[in-house]
Amino acid sequence: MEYLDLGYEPTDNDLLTVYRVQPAEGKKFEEVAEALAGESSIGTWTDVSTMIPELGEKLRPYIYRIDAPYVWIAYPSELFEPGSLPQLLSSIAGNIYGMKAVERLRLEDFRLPKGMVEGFQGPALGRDGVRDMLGVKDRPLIGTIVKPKVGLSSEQFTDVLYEAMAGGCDIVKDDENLTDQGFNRFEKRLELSLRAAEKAERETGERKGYLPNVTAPADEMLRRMELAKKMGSRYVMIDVVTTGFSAVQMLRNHTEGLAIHAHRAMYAAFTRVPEHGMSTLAFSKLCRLAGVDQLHVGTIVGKMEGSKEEILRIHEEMNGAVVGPKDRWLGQDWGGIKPVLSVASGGLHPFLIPAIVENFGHQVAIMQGGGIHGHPSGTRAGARTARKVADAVLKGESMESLAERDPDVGTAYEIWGHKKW
Ligand code: RUB
Ligand code: CA
Repeated sequence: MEYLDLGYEPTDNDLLTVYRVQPAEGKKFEEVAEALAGESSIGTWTDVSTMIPELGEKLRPYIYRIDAPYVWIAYPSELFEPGSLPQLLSSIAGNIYGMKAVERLRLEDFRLPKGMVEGFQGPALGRDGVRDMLGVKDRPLIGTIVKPKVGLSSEQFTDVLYEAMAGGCDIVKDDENLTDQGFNRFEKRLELSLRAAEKAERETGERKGYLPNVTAPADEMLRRMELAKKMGSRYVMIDVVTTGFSAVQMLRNHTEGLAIHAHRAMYAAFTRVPEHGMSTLAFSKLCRLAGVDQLHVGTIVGKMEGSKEEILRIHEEMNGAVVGPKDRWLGQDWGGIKPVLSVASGGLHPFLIPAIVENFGHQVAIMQGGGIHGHPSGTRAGARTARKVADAVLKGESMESLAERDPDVGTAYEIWGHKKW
């Protein structure tokens, strides 16, 4: 055993990982852990004549803990390029998934040493900067996704956006697959939506954010971001998985005051099978390092999968300055990296807001698509309902009493009052 050293104490220079390992048939756990540690760092399947002994000594990984099915590995930070998520992933979440020695393999968590954290930009504005920008302090942000997700023209889209903002939404976003299609061109939508947002601002006296989805091949995405900047947008939105971490880091380099809203469409392709891929926690930590300002983290009570235990841990890692270790989770000292605003979305309706606030506190953006546009009296009434419910929840009023005294809420209560996923 080359890398196994259960007496090893990780140093301040080490990057730590914890993997869940299911060895292939006939393989021993320790043997697979060795292969894993080697392939993710300096090793290959056999000894090579080109290995310089001092290098092996200086850059070797340490398997410092085993508690099957989990294995903990420490890597010296010199193995990693400062500030590069692609290089980090090619090491600790790269070739290893394809090794015949593993049946299943999951990166459960990682922890960067302080020196490495500082190589990443993190959010430009972050949770608190976004709140300052919108002037919303002590309540959840309320938002919506224009629905139907694709198909509306730029004009039809903008009408829905305006109604939602006039009714009380702070932020309104494109859906993840609405970009620049023939029926709704990006540039026209951007221009009309920003104008409509300004109108809603004048009428409500509140600040509003439109989140234009700039997702595209990287060079085009940058062009769309520059357009958004030029037209005075507060935000851009990006699908972080389908565009890739390199694209997210590129966008972050050019924000100049814009906030980045991160949608995670496709994340479940590698998080969903519990024994394989990467945990949603690890994925979310990568997003904070990359520098998104707000990120979808799950809802616990909505339509998308995700355990309460993990989602609350993600919320903690998005908000914390120093997050301590807990069970199989490693925690992180985030140094100067700003917190990210958690976004709860997916199958939400107004009467799930009490559960969201109970789980997340007020430090969250609650985004409802169907739960706003599905209101029997239309989008504006749906948005009013969401705001009224959020205010009532913070004051401790019950949904039954609010539904009784408020017609907007009452109408919604009749159809969704008892809807659970
Ligand atoms: C929600 C929606 C978002 C989902 C994605 O619409 O369009 O894309 O939040 O899921 P609706 P997640 O409110 O109509 O369900 O936030 O879990 O990534
Ligand atoms: Ca969506």
